Amino acid sequence: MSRNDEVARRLETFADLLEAQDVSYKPRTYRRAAENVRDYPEDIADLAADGKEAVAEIDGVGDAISAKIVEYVETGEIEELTELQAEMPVEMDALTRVEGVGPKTVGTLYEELGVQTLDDLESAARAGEIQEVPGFGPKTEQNILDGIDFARTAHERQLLDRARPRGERVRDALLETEAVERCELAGSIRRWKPTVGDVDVLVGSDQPEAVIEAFQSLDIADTVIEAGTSKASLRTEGVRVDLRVVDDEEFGAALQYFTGSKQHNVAVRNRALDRDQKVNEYGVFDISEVADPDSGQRVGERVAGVDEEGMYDALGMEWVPPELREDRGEVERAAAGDLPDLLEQSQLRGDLHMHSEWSDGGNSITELVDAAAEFGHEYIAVTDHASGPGILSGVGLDDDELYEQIERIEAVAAEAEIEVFAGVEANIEADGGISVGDDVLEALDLVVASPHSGLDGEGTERLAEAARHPEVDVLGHPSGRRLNQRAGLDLDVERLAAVAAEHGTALEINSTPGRLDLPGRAVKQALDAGATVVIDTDAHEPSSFEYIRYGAHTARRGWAEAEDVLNTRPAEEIQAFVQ
Ligand code: DGT
Ligand code: CA
Ligand code: CA
Ligand code: ZN
Repeated sequence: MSRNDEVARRLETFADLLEAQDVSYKPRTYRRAAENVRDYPEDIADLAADGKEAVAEIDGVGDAISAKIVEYVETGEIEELTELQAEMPVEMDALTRVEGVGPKTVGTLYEELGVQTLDDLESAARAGEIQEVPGFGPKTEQNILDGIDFARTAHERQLLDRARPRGERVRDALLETEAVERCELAGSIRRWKPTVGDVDVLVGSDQPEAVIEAFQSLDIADTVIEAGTSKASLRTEGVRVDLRVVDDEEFGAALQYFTGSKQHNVAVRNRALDRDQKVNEYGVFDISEVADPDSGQRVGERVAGVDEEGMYDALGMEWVPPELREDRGEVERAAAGDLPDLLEQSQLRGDLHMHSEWSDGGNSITELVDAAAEFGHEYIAVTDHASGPGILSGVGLDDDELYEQIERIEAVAAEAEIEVFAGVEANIEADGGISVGDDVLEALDLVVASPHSGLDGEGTERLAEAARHPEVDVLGHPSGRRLNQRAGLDLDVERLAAVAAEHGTALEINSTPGRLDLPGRAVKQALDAGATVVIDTDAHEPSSFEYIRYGAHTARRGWAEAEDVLNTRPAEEIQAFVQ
């Protein structure tokens, strides 16, 4: 996205929120300004460098808007917009994708029913609450219901925490079906990609019609999109699920093929050809004595295909965990019998990033500690937001409040059955500085430092500077990306990781499904450069502790072994690391 686009997007959000608050006239001014900014032939950032008078030269951009544009270019933020968003914390883009729902409707439904997300909208409509709102009726409510699924899938890939549980429900239901011999998730969801286009499910059976029939009548199927003799697709709560039924004898070959990635499969196929073998969705075939190996799907003697292990084995390879199948060197390593001994989720002992009601979390420190013990953690760090750039005023703690909180955490820790560290999530300023006084940082057990403002452009030196800070232990969600929303900072991960390794700072894999930051590819680069990673949830309530599974699989996508991950270590070793 160019800078002009980015500024225009902000102005449009501004317009939407004003409209949602029923402000008249102004929204139109903002939209018009947005349009002209988008079409402006040069980089708006250069213009902003000359001051707001220069920006106001753009058609339709007056003094008020030009000041906001300059503010955005300089600080990466428009304070008034941040405040508006806090007053009305709704997923505007998602909600307005529902046909017939505009910003004004969003505003009304938020004020009247507290609707913030598509899920909220759907439950309100199903409960018949929308037709009770003045100005709405049963017909509008039905239209909203009809439009929700489409809005969900219109152009976004689904986050893993939406897709994965729904895929697993389909798989588990099919496994209960008589005609199903074997059933597994395939495609990107089996590789634990952070977002998925659709959920692929594979069944091995000699009664495909019965399986298709059972699939169509699953009670979680909202819509059957299509159904054939060995393939079918349905939608469940906005997630598309593709089913393929294959002969159980060929299940392993089909599973290998349909798990992908395409690039991995190409690399595997090339290896096979070098060995006078052919690999496809039906098996591995020996074609050393075949005149024309291209003449058919099942040519030569079939040497594998019943199960996946046998497929890789026939190709002279170790079985490759799905998370690694991205053509990042796994084929050669598997052929050499030298794949990493990947981290298992069960090896994680604690969680070093979470929020209590002291900042923007929903629970007391005691509640977090009890829930973490219940979850099975041996230790946690409570890391509420410090005040600073990117944190709404009133949410972050200032130095005095942090001192007060340390005392409180220590009091809870003294009674707790698990180890509780007094932490903070400090903000990384534009120059790499940390938003908390050094004496407070020193008094804390653990310091997570994260970027919360200025989240685009090059960020390597800014984060490296934070990693060099002697009191910083973890760089939280380093890129600041938001899946489907914001690409985040450009990072030279290798360089950042080298600095982090030198200064004993861990890089976070933030398990929040909308982040998964660092992502797998970056994790691999970081580990290759010698850094340590830590898998945190950034939970704002205990139900989010379970997000750790997404972080663990992201670590596996980055080839992480247990020893690479800080929170596989016992509490005493965490203490040693942060000292
Ligand atoms: P997605 O759904 O966009 O998140 O990504 P995938 O990887 O699940 O892709 P999808 O659903 O189109 O296909 C599932 C798998 O099937 C894919 O990972 C590899 C395999 N596959 C599909 N089409 C081809 C193809 O043309 N060539 C090869 N080699 N494999 C394919
Ligand atoms: Ca897929
Ligand atoms: Ca598919
Ligand atoms: Zn956080």
